[in-house]
Amino acid sequence: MRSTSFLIILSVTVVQAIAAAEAPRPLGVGPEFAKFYKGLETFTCISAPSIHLPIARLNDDFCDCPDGSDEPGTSACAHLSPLSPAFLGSTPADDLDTTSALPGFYCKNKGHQPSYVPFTVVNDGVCDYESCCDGSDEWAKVGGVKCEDRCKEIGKEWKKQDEQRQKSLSNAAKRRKEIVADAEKLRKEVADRIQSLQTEIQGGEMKVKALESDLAETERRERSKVVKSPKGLSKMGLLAQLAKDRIEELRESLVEVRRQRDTGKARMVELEGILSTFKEEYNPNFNDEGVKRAVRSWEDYAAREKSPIGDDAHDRDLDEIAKPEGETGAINWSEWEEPEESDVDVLYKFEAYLPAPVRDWLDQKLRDLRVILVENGILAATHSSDGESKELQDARNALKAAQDSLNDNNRQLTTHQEDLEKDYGIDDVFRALKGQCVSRDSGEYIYELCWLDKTKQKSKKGGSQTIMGNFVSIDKIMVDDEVPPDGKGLGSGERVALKYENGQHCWNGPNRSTLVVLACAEKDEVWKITEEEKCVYRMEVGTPAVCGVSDRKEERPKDEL
Ligand code: MAN
Repeated sequence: MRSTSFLIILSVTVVQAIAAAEAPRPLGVGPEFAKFYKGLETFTCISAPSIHLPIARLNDDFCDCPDGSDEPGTSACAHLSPLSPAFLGSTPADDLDTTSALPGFYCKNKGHQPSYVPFTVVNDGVCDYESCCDGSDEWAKVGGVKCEDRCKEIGKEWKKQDEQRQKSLSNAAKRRKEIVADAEKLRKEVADRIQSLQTEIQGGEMKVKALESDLAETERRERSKVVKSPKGLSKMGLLAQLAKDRIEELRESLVEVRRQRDTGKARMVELEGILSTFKEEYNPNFNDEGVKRAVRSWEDYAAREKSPIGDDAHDRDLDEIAKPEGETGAINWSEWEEPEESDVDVLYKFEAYLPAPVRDWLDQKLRDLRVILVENGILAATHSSDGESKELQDARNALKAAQDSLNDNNRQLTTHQEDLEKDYGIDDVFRALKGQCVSRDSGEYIYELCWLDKTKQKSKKGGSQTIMGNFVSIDKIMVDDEVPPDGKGLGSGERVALKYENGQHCWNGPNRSTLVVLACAEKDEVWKITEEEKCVYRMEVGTPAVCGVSDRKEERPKDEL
């Protein structure tokens, strides 16, 4: 519907006035679109070049062009969706029936920043100073509304704030540089460690090889030894050992029997004394038959020849026999128990007369022969009953220690190599922050974010910490938020986001998880925590780590290796 002739006249007047001052841009046209409005007599719709209009139809408050390009200074085409800022100055490829060729009404805002305001606010009777500080969007003074130009003061205030913002941004950028430098240092340390580990591993592998052949050689030598009896005793030594044990047993029995004999002997002397006294002192006049018989028996016993029980000479002999080992006269068993000289020892004695090279050659040949004989079951393998020799045990232990150290180095190498491959964000920046934590008191809880590690929650009423997620990956998400005056907000656009998942299980719910969305700030600070669904959290966090990165592509630092 056409509007009143008043508006047409007014708009033409305004167009002419503006054209006179700043030819040839009609009202509401931004510099990017000036090229489309240069014709002096006709205007061609920007997205529909077949439609030509007389100049008078520009800003006549009637939407003639399907893309609204004939009404840059009125709200006549406000029903069309505005052009995305991405297409500024070019012809939009979108649906021409519904999309405007223009991003909005252009406010010059002299003394401040020029801006586009939506066509819907043009001449709506409200001063939109926030976006159009010069009040040019209310040129028709609808309902008597007059919006004075406030750009000077608003611009001044904005400049002040902008200076603060720029200062803060430059501080943040400086801080980021430091963090990146730290990250580089850490990366270099890992790369250096990888190099030294590789060298250590090379050495370790050689050592293991050498120790393996040492062990094989020791085992071979072990196999080539002669069969020996326990403790390395010869047959004679073994016999001496048995004889010694047996004699010791007999000696101990002899000592015991002698003790018992001496006790019996003492008792017999005592009894004979009693009977002798009895015979001397009994009264024969009593005619006691029993007593008389006993006296006769005693006399018969006393008249019999006495066999000597242990005379002194015999006792001396027994003393000599019963002497324990080590005393004079006892057998010196150690003489007989000495290990027998082995055939190899004998061989060595013989070899001592040979020149060294011949001796070595002969020695090796004999050993080889012995091993062949052992391996073919012709000679018995040598395994002492005491287990392995110390030499063999040492060789085995040395090999094991070298293998353990090599395995440990290989494990460390894999860990470090994987670490270098891990995504630590643009410029590896989070490598320097990993493990550092930042917390915030919010509502009932103290929340904590530990970079690339965990997110946690602890009730202020006490109790233990709850893990709200374990770090999984670095991502990007789009956000569209207003930045509060203190600047602590995400704003709009692409933001770095850290995903933390698989935290503690939520009763009647999922395992806890947190999405940490980051925006540039001078220092690390958790701005806001929300529990979007039960046990699904979102943290908004400021950090210098992401300053100036939203428009940068992921670049991996070059591998130093
Ligand atoms: C705890 C906290 C809350 C969560 C409930 C779910 O109280 O982890 O954030 O909503 O558990 O039971």
